[in-house]
Amino acid sequence: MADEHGGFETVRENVDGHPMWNLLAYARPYWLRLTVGVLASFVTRFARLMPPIIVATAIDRVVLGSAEPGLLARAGLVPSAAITGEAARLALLERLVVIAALAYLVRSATRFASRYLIQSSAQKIQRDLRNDTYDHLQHLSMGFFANHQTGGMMSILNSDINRLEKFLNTEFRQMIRVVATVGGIAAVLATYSAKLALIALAPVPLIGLASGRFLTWIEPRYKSIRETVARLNTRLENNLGGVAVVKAFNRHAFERERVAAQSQTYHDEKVGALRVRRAFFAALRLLTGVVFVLVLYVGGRDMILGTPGALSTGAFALFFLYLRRLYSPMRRIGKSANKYQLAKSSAERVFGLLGRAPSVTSPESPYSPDGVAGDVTFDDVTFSYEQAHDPVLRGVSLDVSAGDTIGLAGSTGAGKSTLLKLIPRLYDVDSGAVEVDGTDVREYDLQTLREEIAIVEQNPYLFSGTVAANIAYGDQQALDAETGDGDPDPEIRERIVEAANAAEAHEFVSDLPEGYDTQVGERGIKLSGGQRQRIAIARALLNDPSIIVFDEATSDVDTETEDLIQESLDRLIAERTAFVIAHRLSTIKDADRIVVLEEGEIIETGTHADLLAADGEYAGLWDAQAGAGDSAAVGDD
Ligand code: DUT
Ligand code: MG
Repeated sequence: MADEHGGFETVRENVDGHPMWNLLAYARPYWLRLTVGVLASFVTRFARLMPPIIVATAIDRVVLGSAEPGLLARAGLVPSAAITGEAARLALLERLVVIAALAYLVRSATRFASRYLIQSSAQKIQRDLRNDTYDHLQHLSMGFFANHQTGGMMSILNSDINRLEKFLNTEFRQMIRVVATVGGIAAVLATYSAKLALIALAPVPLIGLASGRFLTWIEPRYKSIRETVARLNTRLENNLGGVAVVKAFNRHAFERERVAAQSQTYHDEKVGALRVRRAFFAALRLLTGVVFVLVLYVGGRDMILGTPGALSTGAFALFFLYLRRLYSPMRRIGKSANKYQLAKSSAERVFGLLGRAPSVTSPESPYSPDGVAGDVTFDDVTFSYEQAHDPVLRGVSLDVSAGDTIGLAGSTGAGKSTLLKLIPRLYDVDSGAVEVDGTDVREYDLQTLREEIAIVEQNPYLFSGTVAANIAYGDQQALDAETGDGDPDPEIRERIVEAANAAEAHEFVSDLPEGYDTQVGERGIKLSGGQRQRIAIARALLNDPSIIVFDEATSDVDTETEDLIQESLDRLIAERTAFVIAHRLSTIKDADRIVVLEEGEIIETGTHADLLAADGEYAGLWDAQAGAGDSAAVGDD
C-alpha cells in the first residue's frame, strides 16, 4: 500500500519463515570459520575461570597449608598429597604460576582467534546480504518504487544490514559468553558447596524469566521506533531533495513543524522505552546485591560454626570472585535479548524485502531473439497503477509497423507516458497484450526486450558522474570503459562523441570546463533542462535500439534549443520504430500517424492532415497552440 511514510510497514509480511533462520542461512557458507570461532570462544571463557581457582588453591594450600587437595588436584594438575614444609609449598606455588601463565596464554590466543573468525564472518555476511538486497531491489517492479520511498530503502540497505552485522559480531559472542560462563561457574561452585552454589545461581532462571517478560514488552516498541526512524529519514530526505521548492514557496516553518513533530514522536517513543529498560537493569542489580549478602552470611556463618561442608578460606574468596563474573553476563542477557529483538526487527525488514517477489520477470523459457524488427501492437490494453483505482488506460489498441513514427498527443494525465512504459515492461498490463514483432512482451527474455527499446524520459535522469559516463550508460561496453580505472578507450570516446554530435550535444559539451569529463552533479543539476534532454538523446542513440520512445519535456525550452532537439530527434527516430509524445504538436506533425489519447482511451488517429480535416480534438489543440505561438507553423501545412 502506498502511504506517505515510505511504505515499509507491510514489508515484513513477505518474510519466508523465521527472520533469524533466514539470517543463519547467510552464515552457512562460512560455517567452518564460524564453528572454529565458536569453539575458540568457549575455550577463552573456560580459561578465564582458571585464575580464581588458582587463587583459592594458593590461599588454602600454599598460604594456610590446608590438607584438603581441592579442585586442581582432583583435575590432576597439582599433586593431591598433603603439602608440608617450605620447599613443597614453594614447589606448589611454582606449579600454580605455570598453570596461570598457560591459562593466560591460551586465553589470549583463543580470544584473538574467536574474535577474528566471528567478526570476519559477520563482515562477509553483511557484504553478501547487502549485495543480494540491492540486487533484489533493482529487480522489483516500478510499482514498488512508486510506493516505497527512497529513505526507507536506504535505511534497510544501511542501518538494518549494519545492525545485523553488529548483532552477529557482538551479541552472538555475548550469548556464548553467557552459556559458557554461567555453565562453567555453576559446575565449579557446585564442587565446593552445593548449598551455596544453589543460592548463587537461584536468580539465574529468575533473570531469564524477567528478561523474557521484558522482551515481550519492549519488542513492539522497538518495532515502532524503527519505523519512526524510517519515517523521519524519509521526511528529511524528501525535504533536503526538495530544498529549492521549500525555499521558493517559503515553507521553512511548515517543514520545520513537520520535522519537529516526527522528532518529537521519536523522542517520546525512545524515552518511554528507555525508562522501562533502565528500571529493568536497576532491578537486576538489586538482585545481585541480595545474592551477595546471602552468600556472605550463610557461607561465613557455616565457616564460623564449622558446619560440615563449610567452605575453605580460599573457596569463600572464590565464591565472591565468581559472583561478580556471574552477574555481568547475566545483566548482559537483558541487553542481548534487547539487541536480539532489534536484530530480528531488522531481519524482518531485510528478508521481507528479499521475499518480495518481483512482479515483472522473464518467463520460464523466455523468447530471446538476436534482434527485433520493431513492430509494436497494443491489443485491447487496460492498465491501472493500483488495483483499486480506475484504469489509466482502457481498451487501447494500436498497430505500429517497424520503422514508423507515431506521435502521441493528449492532455496532461491522459496516459501517454504510461502507455509507452508498457513496451519495455516497466509495468505489465491488467488485460489485453503488448506485442513486439507479434510476440507478447511477457514472453520475451526481459533483458533482450529492454535492450531493443530506449526511452528518453520526460525528465531525464542523469547520474552523478561525468558527461561521458552518462552517455555511455546506453551501452554496457562503453559504460565499463568510462567508469573503469585508467584512461577511457579512445575508440569508445569516439562513439560517445559521435552520439553526442547526433544529439546536438557536442557543441555545448565541448564548451563545458572539462568537456566530456565534466561532472554533471547530482541528478545532472549542473546542466540545463534542454542540455539534460540532449544528453539523454545521446545516451539512447548509443544504445542503438530498434524501438525508441521520446517523451517530450513539458517545460518550455527556448526556440533555439527546441530546434536543436528537433534535429537530434529526427536523427534519433530515423530507421527505427519511434513513439514521440509531444506537448508542442509541431514536434509530431510529420509523424506517420498521430494518436490522440484522452483519459486513457484513443479518441483519434490519423496523419496531421487527416486530423486537421476531421476537425476534432487534435485540430482544436493545434489551433490553440498555433494561435498562442508561432502562427507561421500553421502556414507550413
Ligand atoms: N500515474 C500514477 N502512477 C504513476 C504515474 C502516473 O498513478 O506512477 C497516474 C497519473 C495520471 C495517469 O496515471 O492520472 C496518467 O499518467 P501519465 O504519466 O501516463 O500521463 P501523461 O499523459 O504522460 O501526462 P503528461 O502529459 O503530463 O506527461
Ligand atoms: Mg507524460
